[in-house]
Amino acid sequence: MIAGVNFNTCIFNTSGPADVTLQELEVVGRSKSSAITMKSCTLKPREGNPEPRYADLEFGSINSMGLPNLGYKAYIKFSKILKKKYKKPVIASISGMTLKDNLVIFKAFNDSPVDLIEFNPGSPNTIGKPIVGYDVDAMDKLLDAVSKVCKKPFGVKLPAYLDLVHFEKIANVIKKYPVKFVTCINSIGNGLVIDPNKEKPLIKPKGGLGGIGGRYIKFTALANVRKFYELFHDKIQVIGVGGIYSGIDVFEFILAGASAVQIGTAFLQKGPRIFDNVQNELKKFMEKKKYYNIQDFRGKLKYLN
Ligand code: RRO
Repeated sequence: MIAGVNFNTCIFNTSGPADVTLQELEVVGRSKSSAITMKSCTLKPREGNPEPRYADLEFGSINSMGLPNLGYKAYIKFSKILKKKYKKPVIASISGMTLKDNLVIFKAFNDSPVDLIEFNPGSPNTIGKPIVGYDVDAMDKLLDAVSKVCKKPFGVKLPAYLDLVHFEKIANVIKKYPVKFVTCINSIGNGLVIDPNKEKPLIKPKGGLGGIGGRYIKFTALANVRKFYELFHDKIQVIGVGGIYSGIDVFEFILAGASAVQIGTAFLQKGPRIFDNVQNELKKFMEKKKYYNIQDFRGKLKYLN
């Protein structure tokens, strides 16, 4: 259960480059992903940043997609189709460029069949815009405004925090509002991957800077899940994302306190079978450990004495 909505398993897709079109979303619908998360949307359709803007790396990915999406109206339409066709929760991701845009989009989704809304103020790739999730006052204003108009259960996708003080500050803001879950973490912003032979970056936007995903970020993701799990005392659920390729990765996220997990880079790299594979591996590992339900071990990370 996430925010009172039933999920068949605790594993589903993250909002990202493979969930932009209806065709891509139907791939998620037909897969074992327990929900269909749609690409973050804006008021108007966006082409995104110039290509190349995504690259697979040895242990993950770098992207600077720049929010390419079909505009929120398309995702309202898709949610109706997906909801009818696939018996699983549909999640809208909202990433408006201004407070006003966000309010228009949130209001519009009130009348759609989406089950949950994930607010994404953490994209690292909008040229000329800072990562809003790092600005505590801006987050306060946005969450205040959004809370007043949103009638669906909603959560916030957060950027990675690296300093303990920042976890507390952002948690204190989030606690003021009816936020049902946080999703930790977005890609880690502004990494630079260099091709030493060409002496050039791998991607074009922002002089090569982009969000890092995959195995490189798993440990930061786990720490973010753990800190928010502790700070929210389980009153606000935590969804983990970042570097999940196996069932054991999922196990670690749940042990740290996650109620569910999302898969991004590994879905892009391995295709929709990743959801079955990871689910089966998790089941096997739980059986070995004699756990029958994720509640048996969720959040129960032990400490070294
Ligand atoms: O589209 C993107 O460039 C993007 C977004 Br909105 C996001 O939230 N995270 C990311 O890594 N890329």
